[in-house]
Amino acid sequence: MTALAESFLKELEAVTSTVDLRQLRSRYTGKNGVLTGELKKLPTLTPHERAAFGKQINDDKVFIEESIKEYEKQLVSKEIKTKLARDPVDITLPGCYKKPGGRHPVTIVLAEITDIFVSMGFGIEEGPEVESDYYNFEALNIPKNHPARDMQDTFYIETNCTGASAQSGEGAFVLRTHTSPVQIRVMKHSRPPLRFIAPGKVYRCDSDVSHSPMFHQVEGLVVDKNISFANLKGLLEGFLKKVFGPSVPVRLRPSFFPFTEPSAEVDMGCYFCKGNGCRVCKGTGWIEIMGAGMVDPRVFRNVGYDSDIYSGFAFGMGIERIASLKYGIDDIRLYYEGDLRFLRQF
Ligand code: 2NL
Repeated sequence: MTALAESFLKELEAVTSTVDLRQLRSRYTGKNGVLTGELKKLPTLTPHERAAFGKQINDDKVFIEESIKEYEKQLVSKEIKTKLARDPVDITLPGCYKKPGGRHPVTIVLAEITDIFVSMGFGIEEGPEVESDYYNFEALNIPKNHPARDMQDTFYIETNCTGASAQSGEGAFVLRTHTSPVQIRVMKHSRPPLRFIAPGKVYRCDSDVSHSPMFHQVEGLVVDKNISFANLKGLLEGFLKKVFGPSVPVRLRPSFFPFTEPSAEVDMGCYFCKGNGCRVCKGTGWIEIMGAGMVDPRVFRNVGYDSDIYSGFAFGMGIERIASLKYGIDDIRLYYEGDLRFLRQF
């Protein structure tokens, strides 16, 4: 071992911290360090001596650098250990980043719909998801033999201790098939004028690409003196233009619901093909978006309103359906699978 390497080792033994080690390194390998000083002696030597001396300096340099690297590892791990003993929180570890959650597309679209109606002076009402046969069907003028009450369409709830359910009649309970019972409840305990929407979960015994056993609905109700079908049309046109843009065409088509008379199906111009006809609108240029109508006098009678004094309109829409049209989603089941690849897109 050269004298230079020996004196380096002696100094290295005295080093106890990474700070001191860094100073030692620059003293030996730095620009004005010991090794550079040795190199400056080269021109004073004969060519023959030069080769041997140069090699020796280089060997010393490699030896010094390797020793420092090795000792540095030991010092760093020693210093981390001392630091951890003093302060058990190791701030040098990588953090455990939690990806922020996002809102579900149904929540986003419901919030948008709610905002629009609230801006037009509507209140928001909610009610139970388990309803009596009376509120879900009877009060809405849906007769006992109506197909909507069918076991195939409605989830009946077992209500007595024998385990048998009282189906399709007095005392039967169901998972609500629409949010209309909320409107019946509100009308029964208050007087016109009324103007509110009823958003929430509804249930139907149905499951395929376009039907889910649970989905979300927003229904709306306006009751006052002199409420007309023109008021209904104007409101829904204004609403759809806010959701789908000011140039979307809207049309009403005659339809039937037991709880409205007259009743209408509301269509909007297909905005995939701009009305030219495509797969989405089945070639018609129009997409059915909601149902609506003037509240049937029999419904008013059931809640104790005089239909000679008051009139009103109601409407209902599926939130998943609106979200699917907005975002181009072709399978309703995607909403409930919790697949993050789907959910992260909104
Ligand atoms: C649809 C159709 C509709 C109503 C819901 C309603 C509620 C009361 C009285 C009268 Cl309390 N009508 N609701 C009226 C017409 C249509 O929904 O296709 N929904 C998805």
